[in-house]
Amino acid sequence: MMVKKIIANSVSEAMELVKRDLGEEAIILNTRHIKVGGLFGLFAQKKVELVASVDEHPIIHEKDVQQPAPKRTPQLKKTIEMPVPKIISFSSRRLPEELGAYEAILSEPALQARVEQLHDVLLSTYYKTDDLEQVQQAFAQTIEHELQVTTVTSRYVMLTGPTGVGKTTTIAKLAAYYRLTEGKTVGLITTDTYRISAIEQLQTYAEIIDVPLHIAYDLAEFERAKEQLADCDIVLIDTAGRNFLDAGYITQLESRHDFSNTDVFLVLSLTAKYRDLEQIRRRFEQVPLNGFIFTKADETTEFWSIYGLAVEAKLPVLCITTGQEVPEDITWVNQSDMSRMIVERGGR
Ligand SMILES: Nc1nc2c(ncn2[C@@H]2O[C@H](COP(=O)(O)OP(=O)(O)OP(=O)(O)O)[C@@H](O)[C@H]2O)c(=O)[nH]1
Ligand SMILES: [Mg+2]
Repeated sequence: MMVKKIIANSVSEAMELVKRDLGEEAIILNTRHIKVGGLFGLFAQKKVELVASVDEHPIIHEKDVQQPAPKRTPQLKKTIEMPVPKIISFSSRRLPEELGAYEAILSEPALQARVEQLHDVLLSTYYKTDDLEQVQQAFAQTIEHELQVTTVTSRYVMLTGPTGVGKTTTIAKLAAYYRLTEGKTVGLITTDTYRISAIEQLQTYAEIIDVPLHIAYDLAEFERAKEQLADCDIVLIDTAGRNFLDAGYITQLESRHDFSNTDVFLVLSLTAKYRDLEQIRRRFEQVPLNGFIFTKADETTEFWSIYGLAVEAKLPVLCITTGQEVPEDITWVNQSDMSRMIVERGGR
């Protein structure tokens, strides 16, 4: 491995020099803000010192076998060979000591799709401003850029998602919100008829909130229920997640229900691991999803998954739920609140 130290006026200039001298495969081992020249501490120039390395014996991929080996430029030969510092692991992304807290953050699974961009934002803001608050702000803004929020625009609102995430509880919160806060006429339909207790649970909420509930044991009953709720401004539909993993059920449902007049939300619990959430999202991809509802925010301190899923699925968030209490434990978020919440809680 060859290591080279570069001093430049800015990170971007230093990066360019690294690319020119060591090539695209170079790895940044360390960066630091230094002062050069000056007299008695005055008039010194602010510079960036960057230590980069490149593997002298890169792995040769099959597709590269026919290619002649690249010639080293005379400049590269002049490079001073230095022992590699022990703390550096080959794949790690180094940040200045003051940004040490971000190194753990950048290893979050939910950030991997954008890790290079986030790393660059941290470094360039730090060297431009020297101010950790501004670094955090720039980081939050980059996160915010990927987040979207949405509102319900269709007459039908269908909640789907895995077992136990809080679909029914959230339906009750939404019913209360649309009826009591927005003054709309609300109807409920449940197609989750696998468990008696699930029906009873929604029945209890429907009685308290004073909205009609129809139980649909099959698609014919589902159509009848919709007819009976034809006067409602908004019809909230509770489902059994398992139905939506069955392609046959979705095809049947699509033949008897107009999804162009329906907002479908995937309900996911923030207590689950990011990789599991991403896998669940992929399993629900065959459903025409309009966005996410995230639940159980009160039971976790880390919200990186919201960002990771926004990047992967490019879907907006309707709301986030924050407890078991109906109707109060629901939060309507905007992008900047959400990004602040993700960055501040995740940085703890
Ligand atoms: N802490 C916390 N618990 C919640 C939240 N939302 C729902 N729950 C709880 O999660 C449990 C499951 O909620 P349900 O609404 O029955 O979940 P579901 O997705 O309808 O479950 P199934 O119908 O069995 O698939 C209940 O104990 C709820 O009180 C939340 O935001 N925070
Ligand atoms: Mg339920």
